[in-house]
Amino acid sequence: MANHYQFSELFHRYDRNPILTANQWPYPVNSVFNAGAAKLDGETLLLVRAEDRKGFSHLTVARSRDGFGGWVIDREPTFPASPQTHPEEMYGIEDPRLTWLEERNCWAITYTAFSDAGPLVSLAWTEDFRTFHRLGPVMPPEDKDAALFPVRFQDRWAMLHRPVATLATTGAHIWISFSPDLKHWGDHRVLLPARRGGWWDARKIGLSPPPLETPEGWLILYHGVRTTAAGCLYRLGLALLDRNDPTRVLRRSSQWVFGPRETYELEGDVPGVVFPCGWVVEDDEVRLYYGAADSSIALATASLKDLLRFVLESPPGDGSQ
Ligand code: M1P
Repeated sequence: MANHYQFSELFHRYDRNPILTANQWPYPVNSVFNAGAAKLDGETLLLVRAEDRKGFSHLTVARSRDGFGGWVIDREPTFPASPQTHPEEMYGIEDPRLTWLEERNCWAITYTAFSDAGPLVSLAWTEDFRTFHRLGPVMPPEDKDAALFPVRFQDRWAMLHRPVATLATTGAHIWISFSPDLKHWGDHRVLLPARRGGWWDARKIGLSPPPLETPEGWLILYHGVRTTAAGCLYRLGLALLDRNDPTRVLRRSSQWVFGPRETYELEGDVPGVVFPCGWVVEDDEVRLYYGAADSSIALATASLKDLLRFVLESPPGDGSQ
């Protein structure tokens, strides 16, 4: 008999999780997590955040034919921090999100550069994930969890990101900003506010993977951070933006749709964290690559149709009412 007290889960964990750990790395690292994802030349490519034993991170490519196993990992850091040429990267680079820009025929990489003044958003581009070109910082500290939309809106590029100015008083929200050239950004506004009070996503939220274009609008997966007596809990919720005007939030889920549950998510450098930076879609299957407990990379799949059905049944608006 069906148990009506159980939630029906949208995301299903791969039974061989975690898919990538520090033990598999071709050179010594403390942990691997929070990877951007792309489909490239018929393969799934992850741009993995790897943390060394100084506590600094760099990015390394892992490739797989089927996106599940058989990962081939670059023998050395693919995209290391470059503090000599880019001082804002002095404490490393973290949490990449990848967006294919058809118009420019390249992948845009938004990532956190850990500067002496705090974490900020930097942008780089690549055609092949072997050679990288930095555009440099595009948002001052503190700001992170950024990703580009793959297309322009009325001639302007758009980026989602998460500045932190007044966490103690008003919270940390997801913002949207616009640019004519990817370098100069403005017209900043709050898009998705952190909720208040007792909500699972009160006070601090951030974008997870880049926005996903669907016939219904831009599908957004974001993390909400709850501070508990035992530490922080990172869980994921869904939202939907208007396809032509991404400043319009059509829907936002009330409940989280994925959260830490398995041992590899509950034990590690930062317990209680699921943190996706990338997803790829194969037919109706969404493959979500997420950092687990800031220690390994895991995979969960969902039906795109189910995600859309769920978000379309969610309350209208940005959740602030
Ligand atoms: O430790 C959990 C995560 O904490 C930060 O995320 P955010 O600032 O969005 O809360 C980041 O350092 C992230 O890398 C880390 O996984």
